Amino acid sequence: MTFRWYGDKDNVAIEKIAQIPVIDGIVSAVYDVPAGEVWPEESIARLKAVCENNGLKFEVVESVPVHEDIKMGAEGRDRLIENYCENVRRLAKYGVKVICYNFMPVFDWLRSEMARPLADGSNSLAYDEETVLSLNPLTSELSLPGWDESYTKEELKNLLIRYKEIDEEKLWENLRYFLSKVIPVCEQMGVKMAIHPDDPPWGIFGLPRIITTQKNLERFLNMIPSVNNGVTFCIGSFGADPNNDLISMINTAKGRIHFAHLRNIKYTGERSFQESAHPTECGSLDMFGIVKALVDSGFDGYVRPDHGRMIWGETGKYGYGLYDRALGAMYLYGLFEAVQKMKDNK
Ligand code: DNO
Repeated sequence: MTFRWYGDKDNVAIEKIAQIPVIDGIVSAVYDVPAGEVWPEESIARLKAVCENNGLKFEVVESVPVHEDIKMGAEGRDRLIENYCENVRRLAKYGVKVICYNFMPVFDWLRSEMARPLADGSNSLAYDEETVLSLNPLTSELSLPGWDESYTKEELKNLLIRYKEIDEEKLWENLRYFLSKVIPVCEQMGVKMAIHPDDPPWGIFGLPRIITTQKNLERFLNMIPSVNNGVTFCIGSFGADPNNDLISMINTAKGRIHFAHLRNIKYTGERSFQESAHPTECGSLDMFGIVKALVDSGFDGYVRPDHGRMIWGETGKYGYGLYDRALGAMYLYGLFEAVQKMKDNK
């Protein structure tokens, strides 16, 4: 069981994370190096030391971001891919086993509301398709913890124009090219790549998105059929599309799920949802069924509770407060312990 921590600038102190009984590892990254560049070894070593000083392992990185020129297949991508490979080598040297990344053009995860109230007085992130369709990414003030906000409006505009040339097939080809260079290095270094699904799992702002459905998941796994080419099974992302049968998708990706992001969402309409507390009864996803499918498929990767609500008056990074994620971790741990023991006793 792991917990995401955004480093020294995180409102949540690592010492507090260490007091959640079931957490044994931190998921983090080097945040002060622009996408596409090589992470200094000192930064990686420091991160590892901070974790270990708190009795926590540092074996999962989320994310090593993929430069837009790689996603677009632009000239100059080879240098950027080589930098990516160098990051894999450096992280491996410091004991990192899994790298989570995504291949979503320009924007990472997207929500239309950061703090929609829930009936109990807490609040959480929400996605409403109608609102999103009415947004102009060049003028809206939306901002999410996962976004690269180093672009100026002008750069963002140019990026969006350049992406007009990239359809889903081109994006697939650029992903294949990237992985064909990175996966051999991972195989050599004992690192597993774990692609994060697109969140939400459909195109937004006219940009292509491909890690979205069971069919596409199969295509992704077959494209480079190496165990080092795996997925981050994020149920809040795949699950946002009710047509995605999560249990069947877990079976599709058997042996290739290296990291699981487990959180619940509640459907509020067509292509619309609000994030809920982790337990099954709070949302639309069958958390027990999902954990059981993972355990039955032989999953032995890393897990983390995902976005939490803001409860008990906590403020901070949306989705990444301490309290509700801690409750989520305890609940998930309980499910895993019960399901695993039931299986072992059979
Ligand atoms: C959202 C996160 C994502 C994830 C990236 C992986 O909370 O799950 O931002 O870290 O997509 O690259």
